[in-house]
Formats: sequence, C-alpha cells, structure tokens
Amino acid sequence: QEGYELWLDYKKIQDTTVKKKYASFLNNIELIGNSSTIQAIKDELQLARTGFEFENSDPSGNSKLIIGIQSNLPSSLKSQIDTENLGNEGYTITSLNNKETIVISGNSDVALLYGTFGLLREMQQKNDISNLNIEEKPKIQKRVLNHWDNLDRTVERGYAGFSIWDWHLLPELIKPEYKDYARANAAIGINGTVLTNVNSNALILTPHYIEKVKALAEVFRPYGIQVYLTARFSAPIELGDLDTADPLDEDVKKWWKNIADEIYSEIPDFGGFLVKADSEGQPGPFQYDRTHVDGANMLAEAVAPYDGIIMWRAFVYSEEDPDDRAKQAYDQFIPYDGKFADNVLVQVKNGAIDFQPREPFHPMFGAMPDTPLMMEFQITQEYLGFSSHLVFLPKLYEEVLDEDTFSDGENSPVAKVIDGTNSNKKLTGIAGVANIGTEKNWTGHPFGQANWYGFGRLAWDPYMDSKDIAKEWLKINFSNEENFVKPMTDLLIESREAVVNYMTPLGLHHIMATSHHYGPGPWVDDLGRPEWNPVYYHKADKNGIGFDRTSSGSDALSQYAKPIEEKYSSPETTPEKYLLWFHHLAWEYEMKNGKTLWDNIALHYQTGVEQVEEMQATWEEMEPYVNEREFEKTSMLLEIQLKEAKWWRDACLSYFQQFSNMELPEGVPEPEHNLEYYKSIERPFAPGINPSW
Ligand code: BDP
Repeated sequence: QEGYELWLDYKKIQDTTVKKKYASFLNNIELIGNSSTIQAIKDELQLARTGFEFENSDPSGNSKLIIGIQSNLPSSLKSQIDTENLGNEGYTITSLNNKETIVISGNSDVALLYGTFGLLREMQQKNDISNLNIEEKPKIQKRVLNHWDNLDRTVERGYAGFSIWDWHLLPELIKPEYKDYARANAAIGINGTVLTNVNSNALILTPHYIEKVKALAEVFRPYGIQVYLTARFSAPIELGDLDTADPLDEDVKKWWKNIADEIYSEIPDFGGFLVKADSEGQPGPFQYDRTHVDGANMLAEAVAPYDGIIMWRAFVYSEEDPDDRAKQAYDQFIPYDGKFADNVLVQVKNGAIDFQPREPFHPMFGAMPDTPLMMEFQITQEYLGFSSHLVFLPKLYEEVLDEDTFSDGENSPVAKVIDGTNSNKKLTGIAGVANIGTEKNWTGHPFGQANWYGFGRLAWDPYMDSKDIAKEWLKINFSNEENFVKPMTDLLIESREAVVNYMTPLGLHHIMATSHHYGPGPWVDDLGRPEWNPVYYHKADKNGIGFDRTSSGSDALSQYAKPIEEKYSSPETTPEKYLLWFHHLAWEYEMKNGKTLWDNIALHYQTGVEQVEEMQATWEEMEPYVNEREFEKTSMLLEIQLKEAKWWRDACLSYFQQFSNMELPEGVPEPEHNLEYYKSIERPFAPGINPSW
C-alpha cells in the first residue's frame, strides 16, 4: 500500500491461464550452485511465488525452470546455451525442450541473479513467456548510485527523509531495508553504491566507521553490489598527524595506502573512492600547486592492488575565474586527457552547469578521447521541484545520451562515449545521485521510484527507449491494462517537457531561488559569488535575454565539435530548446512560429501550466488502477505541482516583463500578484540544503 516494495511487488496474478503457465515453471525449479547469491535467488523466487500466489497451483505438466551457470548445466543443455560473449554479468533466458524448459544461464552467480530478475520482470508485466530467447549484457561496467548522505543522517539535496544508513546502530543492527535496497538495485542491474556525500567527512575512513561500512557491504555482496566511499582530500591532515595532504608527498601517499590496506582487509571487494576536490570549498590538490591528475593518480595507486577505482569528479568552477562557469570544467580537464591512471574514471555531470531541467550535454563528453568519462545524472530533483513534482527523468537522461557529440564523426552519441564504444575504453561507468531516504516508499513522491528504476535500466543499457522504461515501470507497479498504460506513458513522457516549460523554457537555466533551488528567483543578484546568482544566467535587460555563448560572447560553444559549433552559432539554426543557453536575443526576435521571443517565452510558461492540468485530468481517470493511498497522495502532489507551475509562470513573467515592456500574448493570463509579492515569498524550511551556500 505504501510503495515500500518498489518494483519487487509481486502482485497476485489474476488471469488463471497466465497464472497456470507461470506457476508451472516457478513451482518446479532446479537451481544449480551454492553461494550466498544462489541463496538470494532462491529467496527471491520464493517471494515471487508467494506474491503471485502460485503456492497452491499444481506443478502440473513437465515444465521446469533451470538456473545455473553455463559450465554447471546438465550436458544435454550445455551445448544449447552459449554464454561465451556475455562477460561476467550477462545472462540468457531460453526456452528449450519443446518450450517445456526455461533455462537461465550466464557465467557467474550474479548473472543468474540478474537473469532471475529478468524473468520475474517478464512475469510482472504478464508477458508471454512461452518462447523466450533473451540475451542481455550490461553495456556499462560501473553502474553506481551516489548517496549524498551525511554521517548525521541528513541528506544533501535529499527530499525523502533522512539517510537510510543508520550509522548509530550499525554494525549491530542490520535493518531489513538494507537487504531490500540491495534487491531493488540488483533487480535493475545497479552494481555499486557510494554511501556518503561528495562533500565528505573524513571520519568515514576511521576503523569505527569502516566496521559499519563492512556490515553493509556484507548485506550487499550477494546481490553483486560493491560499496564505495567518498574520500576527503584533506583526510591525512584531519585524521593522520600529517601537516599536508600534498598528493606528491611520500608520507601522504603512504597514509592513503594504509587506509586502502585497512579498508580492503575488512572489505575485500570494496569498490574505491569518489572524490570531489577543489570544488565549492572542498579541499584538493590545488592548494599544493598540484593538478587533478596528481590527486587522482595518487589515490588510484593506493587502491590499484585491489582492483579498486577512483571516480574523480569534474564538477569544478572557480571563484577566481571570471569566465563563463559553463566553460571551466572543460578548461581545467582537457589538458589532462590521457594522463589519468588506468583505474580512474572522470565523473562528469550531464551538463556544464548543474542538473538543470534542460541543459545541452557537457562538452567534455567527446572531448577527452583518451580518458574514460563517467556520466553523472541526478535522480534527486534538486532543481526540478524536489519530491513534490512529478517529472519522469529517464526522458531527460535519454535526451542527453542520444545527443551527437561528433567526437568520432557523425553518430557519436554521448552513450557511445560513456559505454566505451568510441574509443575502446577499458573502464566505463555511470552514476546517479540517489533520491532515496527514510520515507516509507523510499522516494517521497510515488513517481520518484520511476526515476530510480529508469536510471538503473539506462545504466544497464543506455540505448533503451525511455518510453519502454515508462511502460515497464507502469505495468510492474500498477497495472498492465491498456487504458492505464497508454495514457500514463504519455503522461510520464510529457512530464519532463512540462517542467522545462514552466521553469526554464527555451534554454533558460539556473533561475531558481537562492540556495534551496525551490521555486522561481530570477531576480536574485546578491549572492556571494556572481555565478550563484540567477541574473548571471539569464542576463535579461531591456535589450533582450539569454547568455551569449557564441564567439561574440563567452565562446563556450567552441568547446563543442565543429558541426555543433557551426550549427549553434546562429540563433536561426540553434535548436529552439537551447536558444537562450547560447544566445542573447532581443525581446522582439522573431522565432520559427512567426511570433516574438517574448510571446514564445510567455506561451511556453503557459503551456507548462496546461500540461500539468492535463496530467491532473489524466490521473483522475486512473483511480481504478491504483491503490487508494498512492492515488490520493499523487492527486495532492499534482495539486501542489499545478499551484507551483503557476507560481513559476507568474513570477518569471512579472519579472521579465519589466525588461521586455511587452504585453502578455493572448492565452496567457495576467499574474495574480505583483512582482514584489513573488519576490517576498520565502521558504521557511526546505530540506537538503548545504548550510554553506
Ligand atoms: C550542486 C548542489 C550541491 C552539491 C554540488 C555537487 O547544489 O549541494 O554539493 O552540486 O554536485 O548541484 O557537488
């Protein structure tokens, strides 16, 4: 009822024919092997049988489900199952023996677990399983959640309660949530989790905490999930008795090696470290006149003997650098292409500013052919209405993954950069900043779960269609009836464009209110650093609006490949969705539909509001398919979303209108209040704020 089960809610199967068919396999299972992962498979199948209510169905007929790694299969089956190219995690699900046998196979027990979840997913969607021939293999190696969880259990930019890691009671108390978290992640192919905030606390590296981390790692291990931690660069000073954290200092190197030795002696499959250095006040190598490469490679050396990796973040922008913030990460990192150690991934946010409702892809993708780049998406909705707005993020992720970087000629989408296709990268990765907390349903908004789910699915296969993901999730979670799935798929897909429209249409960005980033604040101009202020990003004045990133402006455009640079250098050929990201244009500028820029901005805001109204109308019809609590909760949340979409529209249009001095076009209502009113709205409490900005 509360949504705690996530996508592992094995609901009773009503249709008797379907039920009989599925039960005939699940009631006659041969599971080959003996490990904690095999036990996990067994447990999961039992949960499914109970949930589906198969227990009392006859195991009639000769149907059988066989699960085993290829080399362990009975010889009659072995020759029929080819797992040679599946790597360690890929699996096959095959119907054999006149379709009376289903075989799940692969090369490791974890592959079998993935295959089992694969089969259960088919059943949850009530798909036909009579002739299966599924072959799946993840396209990206490190598929990782990033928790921005602090040791005091607050969650930076977390809107679903407190951290699920109960540090106080670990390692003695192992909450059932830990295992359920692992199951949910394994079911969508996530194989790593960074437990702590990128703005990190060195204490996590002390034996006291490592013992707790170890306890979690033990719960996750059977599910193929590795644990990672964030490493605070200044830890040798804070925890050791060193007076420097200089990455080239021998004592510092030794200190980190010791830490690695200690961690690995407790957690042999520890994944490695995620590091935010020299960014937003976090310590890093710069203080010692060293580079990102010096810092990353020093840590990489410490974990290399154990196959550990370093995920070094590229989210950097400097106070001293007056240049366009969007350019800075590229400028800082490009010179180091090819210089990072083999076990370093450079982790890059999807866009060059910061997790906006829409950004063009980060120009680093495609510009570092000799460095493995890891994608960082945000699942928690920092800039997209927290856990109160329904926004289906896989649509956003897909847009980024599909964008052509032209790095290796045409058809070099971001997906090919991060999955290694374009340059045969040995190490590949993708991260999602989690939206998980202690709320009963994990994510607060019932539809927040779809974003966690969708992130996992795309991490496994970055070429998946977001529409298919939406359908899958809707069927598993609610109902597979066409009258539900069809309109709700449209709703999910459209929800992303709705939020862009009512918050930041036509390439506008970062005009959210101060520090908490909730609600509109295009007028804010008094924050400590210029690039923290919305006015820096929209640059509205009486001559027009938008950030000129062409050669007549900051020239950030030149960081992209030539075909993009050429196309976007003129507003006429720039995709309108990115117009004001790259151009500063007059309010009267005529757009493709023959209307002025001002009219288009206003109409987009209005469309955003109308889209939320449509979402509401659709949802009203869905009552028969959804449990009462989730129905009610989502209805109330949509009401909030509508109110706030109007708030965004009215506040932004009142503000921009002072500069445009133009009337609102037909169809856009006058704001209910004056600008002063919108400016005066304060949020007395907003969760997840880093107190430092
Ligand atoms: C920004 C957040 C801030 C994070 C930072 C980061 O506002 O809380 O610490 O990104 O990614 O989006 O490091």
